Amino acid sequence: MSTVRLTMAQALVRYLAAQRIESEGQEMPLFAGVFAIFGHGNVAGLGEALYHVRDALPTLRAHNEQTMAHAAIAFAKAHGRRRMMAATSSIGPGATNMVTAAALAHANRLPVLLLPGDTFATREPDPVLQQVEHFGDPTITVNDCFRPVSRYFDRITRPEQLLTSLPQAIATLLDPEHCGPATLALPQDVQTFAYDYPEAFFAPRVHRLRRPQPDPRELEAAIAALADAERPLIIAGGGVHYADACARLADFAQTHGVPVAETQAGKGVLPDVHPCAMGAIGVTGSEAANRLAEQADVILAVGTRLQDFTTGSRALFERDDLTLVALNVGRFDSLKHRAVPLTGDALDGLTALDIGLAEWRASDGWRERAGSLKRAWAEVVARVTADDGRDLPTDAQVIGAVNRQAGEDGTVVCAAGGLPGELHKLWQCAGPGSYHVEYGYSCMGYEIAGGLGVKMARPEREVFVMVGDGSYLMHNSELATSVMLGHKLVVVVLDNRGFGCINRLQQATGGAGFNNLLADCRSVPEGAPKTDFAAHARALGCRAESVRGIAGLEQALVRARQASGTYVIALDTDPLPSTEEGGAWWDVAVPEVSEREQVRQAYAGYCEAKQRQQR
Ligand SMILES: Cc1ncc(C[n+]2csc(CCOP(=O)(O)OP(=O)(O)O)c2C)c(N)n1
Ligand SMILES: [Mg+2]
Repeated sequence: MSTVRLTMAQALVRYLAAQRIESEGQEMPLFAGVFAIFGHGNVAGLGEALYHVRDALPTLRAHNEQTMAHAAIAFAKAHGRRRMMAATSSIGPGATNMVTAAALAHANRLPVLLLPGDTFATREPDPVLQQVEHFGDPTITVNDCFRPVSRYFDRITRPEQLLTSLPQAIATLLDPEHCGPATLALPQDVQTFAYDYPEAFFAPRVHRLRRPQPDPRELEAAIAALADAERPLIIAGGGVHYADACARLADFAQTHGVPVAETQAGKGVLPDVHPCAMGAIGVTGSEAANRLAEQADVILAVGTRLQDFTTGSRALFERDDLTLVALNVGRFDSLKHRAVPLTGDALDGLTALDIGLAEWRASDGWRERAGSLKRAWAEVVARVTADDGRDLPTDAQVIGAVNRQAGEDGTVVCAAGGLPGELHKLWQCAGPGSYHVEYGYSCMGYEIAGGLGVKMARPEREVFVMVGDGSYLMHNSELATSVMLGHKLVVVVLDNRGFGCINRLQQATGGAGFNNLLADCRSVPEGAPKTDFAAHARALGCRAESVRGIAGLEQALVRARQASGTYVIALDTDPLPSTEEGGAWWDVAVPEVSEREQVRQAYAGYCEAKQRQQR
């Protein structure tokens, strides 16, 4: 057996560079690159190794470990989990900065390879800088924080462990069911230790995504459940995108006359103009989708985790007389909510259902009802997103302006605040690829970094990041990375001077306006200063301007489209309104006792709403 003597870090990057993927009929590197912030713990070992493979596996310098990992995750999501990136940090704070990103990838079932540096395996120089020292267990380091938020975790304490661990990590990243973050903690001394690795380990390897086939008996039961349906509804989740099943689902819906509602991750499966597209479902859903969900006799959930925003906290459609069929690549998800499970790939599962259901169609009355609900909802969207000339526009009006400018080739990116709910309800998708909202973890600060990852994955698209003042202030430094790398973003900052959506939630649960809007926060007597977001963005190298009202925004968006680099537009918005139409109940626990009358009233309403929740 021929071998090659390499350090553990050299072997690691060589292996990563040799992994390839077949996607869209083409073969390409599985890893597009490695985001890296060096420090002690990765600069000498992994840094030296990355230098030597920098053409095959580019290293990209970012500004914050959490957000560079967000960019890597967004890249993978925009590639439908077929391509991905790694992110490496120093030990200690660099590593723990990535824990939030790991959780985000875990919740959203998205692949990212995390390579945090770790303290010395030999422990010879202990305690080293940034080592927290666990008194009772010297095997614990801060990287153990990654365990509950990683789908695969290992600490490589000997160089030869890579031979067995790396293939498992890659398999996890590519597994449609278990997809999520893989973390390999890399003690800094072990990164530098040499070993005689078999040459064969580094042979180029072409991966193809597995498509687990549905079990024939499960399929039979699912077909039987659907064949009796007169009032069916499909709920499409992110899994439809990841299985590349959007076109198949559109055909299935059309053939069988089934209206389709979309979750946050599923939004864009159908273009909004598709006759079966009913828009968003659930707490942030359209009137059309939610009324159908209430009245459906069978719901076919495809590729969705059925989280509380989708099910209206289990009060929207989980009636005793409803049959839920769950087509999902993961048993964990297909078994939820007492569904009739159909565990398997969404594309092949839909094909099998289509064949099995033959001439079956939803009733004429149900299809007509869906059509009229769709038309009525389109009128609502047009009304609430239209400019009425006010000085402080609503989020909905800003969404309308950006949506008009985004056209066919735009992608909107968002994650937290009031915007994701409004976008889910109101954004009109041109089709798959036009909507990228991270709402599994809804992590403030994902927006700009996520936009960067989307642009890296889809350079041909114009990427529109919509971000609140709160999220912008939490994480904005990857704007500088977008400028440095030449990955253009159009960023619209909606400055409502505070955490608008949490202020609304606080009021809805009977709370006093407190510690959310800047005006309600402890501050110097003259109040919190107004942030000049445009000046801030200019300081990071962007082109930027502040505008007033929707008319000003529309003109700025035209300039932003024409610009060659990242362009930031800031405008003041109204923190109070959100779209009343559509929506469903969301379970947010209200205090059982309080001195405030408003809380007592909210609690009474809460108890009443709880009655409708299925246990
Ligand atoms: C990292 C993180 N911290 C806290 C929260 C809870 N949270 C959700 S939205 C929000 C406020 C967001 O403010 P902003 O970006 O200005 O959006 P707005 O609510 O004003 O639309 C907060 C604090 C979160 N989702 N993520
Ligand atoms: Mg805000």
